[in-house]
Amino acid sequence: MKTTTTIAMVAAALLAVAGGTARAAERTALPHIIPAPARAEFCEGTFEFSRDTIIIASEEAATALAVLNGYFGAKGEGTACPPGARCVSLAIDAALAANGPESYELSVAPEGVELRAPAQAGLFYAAQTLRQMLPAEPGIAASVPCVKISDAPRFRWRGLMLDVSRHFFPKEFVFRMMEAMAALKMNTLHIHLTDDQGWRLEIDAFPALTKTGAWRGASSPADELSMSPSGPAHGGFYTKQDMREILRRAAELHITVVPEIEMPGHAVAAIASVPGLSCKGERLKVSTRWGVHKDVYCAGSERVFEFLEIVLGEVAELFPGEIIHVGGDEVPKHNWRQCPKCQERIRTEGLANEEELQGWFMKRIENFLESRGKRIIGWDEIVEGGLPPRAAVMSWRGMQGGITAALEGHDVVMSPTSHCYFDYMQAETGEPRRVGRPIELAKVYGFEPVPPALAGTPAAERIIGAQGNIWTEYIDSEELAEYMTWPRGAALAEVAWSPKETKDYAGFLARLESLLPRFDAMGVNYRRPGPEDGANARF
Ligand code: TNX
Repeated sequence: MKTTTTIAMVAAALLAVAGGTARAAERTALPHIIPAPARAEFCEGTFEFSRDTIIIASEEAATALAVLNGYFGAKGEGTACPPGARCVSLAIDAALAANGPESYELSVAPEGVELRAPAQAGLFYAAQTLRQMLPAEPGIAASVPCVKISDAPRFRWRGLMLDVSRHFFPKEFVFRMMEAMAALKMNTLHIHLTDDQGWRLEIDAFPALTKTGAWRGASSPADELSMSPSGPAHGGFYTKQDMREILRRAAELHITVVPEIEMPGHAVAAIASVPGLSCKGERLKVSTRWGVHKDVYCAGSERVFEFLEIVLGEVAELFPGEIIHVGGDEVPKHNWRQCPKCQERIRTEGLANEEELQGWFMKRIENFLESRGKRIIGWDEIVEGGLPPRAAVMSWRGMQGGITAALEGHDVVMSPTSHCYFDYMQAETGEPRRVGRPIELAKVYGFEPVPPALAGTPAAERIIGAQGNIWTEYIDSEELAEYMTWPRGAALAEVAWSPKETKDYAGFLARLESLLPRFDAMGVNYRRPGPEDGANARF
C-alpha cells in the first residue's frame, strides 16, 4: 500500500482532528526535517546506505557533496549510475528553475536516491535535507525511508545577526555558527562589525580603527544589568585575511555575509580612533558601557564623508554580496542641534530639521555605495528622515517601520524585538542572564513576518524575510552565544522557509528531538527546551 501524505494535508488533518493520538501518529510520519519541507510524500520501503553505495555528482555539485561527506563509501566517476548499482545522484536540472534557485527535489527509493535542483544552492539544500534523514554521527550504514520531497523557501532572506562589537567572537566561532545556519537552510549572516564598544574589521587606510578602536579598557559586567564599567578589558578584530576566510566558508555554505558599518550613531569606537569625526572634535575613548551614546558622526563635516567613503570602499571591495548594512538606529540629535556645521548643512541642503539631516546623510551614503554596485539596508529609524530610493529596511522596533517601508515599495526584513531578539532570555526563570522580556521558543515559532495590515496586498511581496538578532552586551562567551541562539534560531529558520500552512509547533518540537543530537555532533551548544516550552505553550 502506498501512503501519500503531503505536509499541507497533515496540517489540515491536524486542524480537523481534535484528539491527540491521531496528531501524534501523523507527526511521527513526517520526515524529521527542520525547516519542514513544503511537500513530502511517503512511499514504501527504504534505501540502504552501505559501502557499496555510489555517489554520482558533477563538479557543480561540490558544495552539496561536501554536506554528505563521511556518510558514503564510494564516490562514482562520470554522470551515470552503473547498471545494477545503487546510487545517490546529485544533478543540476535547469527544468526546475520555476521554483527558484534555492528549490530542490529529493527522491529516496529502494533503488536509488536522487537530488535535483535548478542551481547549486538548491542542490546544497537537498543534501542538507538528506543529511537530516541520516544518523547524527557520520557512518556508512544507514537506512532512509522512501520519500519524495519537493521544497522551496517561503522567504529569500533567512537571517541571523551576530554582534561582534560588544563582544568579539573569533572566526572559528563564525564558521560554526554558519554551519549550524546552513544545516537549517538559513542563508544570510548579518555581522555587526562596528559600534561604540569596538571596531572589528581591519581597514587598510585607517590602521588606528583596529589598533585603537578594537580594544576597550573595561566592560560593563555581563553578569548583571549594570552600566558601571567594572568588567574586564576586551578586544579583538578580523584581519582582512580572516574575513576572506569567513567569506570563503560562507560561499561553500551558500550564505551571504552582510557587513554592518554603523552610522551616524553607535560610532564611538571610530571617533576614538580617527581624529575629526565628531561634532565637537574631542578625542573620546572606546566606550566601556552599553546603551545609546550621544556622540555620533558629524553630519556637517566633509572629513566624515571622506572617511566613510574610504571605509565603505574597502568594505564594498571585500564583501561580494550586494547589500551593505549602514545602521541608522538610535541616533541622538543633541550634538547636531548645537553644531554650527550641522546647522549650516541643514540650511544649505534646505532640510527641515535634524531628522531630515539623517535622511540626507543616509542618501549620500547610498549614492556612494550605488556607485560601487551596492545597495544599503538600515534599521527602521531610517524611515523617519525619508528613505533613500533603493534602501531596504530592517524593522526592529516592531513591525510598523517595516509596514511603512513596504507600502513605499522598499524591501523589508522583519526582525522585531517582540519575537526576534535572541539576546532576550528564553524563560522567566532559571536563565543565565536576565535580559529583556522572555522570548520563548514557542513565541519565535509563532512569528509571522507578513503583518495582517499587508497580508494579501502587493506590499506583502516586499517582505523579503526574517532575522534573529544576537546582540552581545551580556553574551561574553561562545557557549552562551550558542545557548541563546539555538534552538530559537531553528524555530526562526522554519518561520522563514516553510509554508505558513505547515506550521505546527508540536510537530516542530518532535522534529527538534532529532536535530539536537546533530548539534551535539557538530559541537554546537543550545538550550534544551524545558516543560515551559511544551506543545501546549501559547504566546
Ligand atoms: C537595540 S536593535 C540596539 C542595539 C542593542 C540592542 C539590545 C538596534 C538596532 N539597536 O544597539 O544591542 O537593542 O537588545
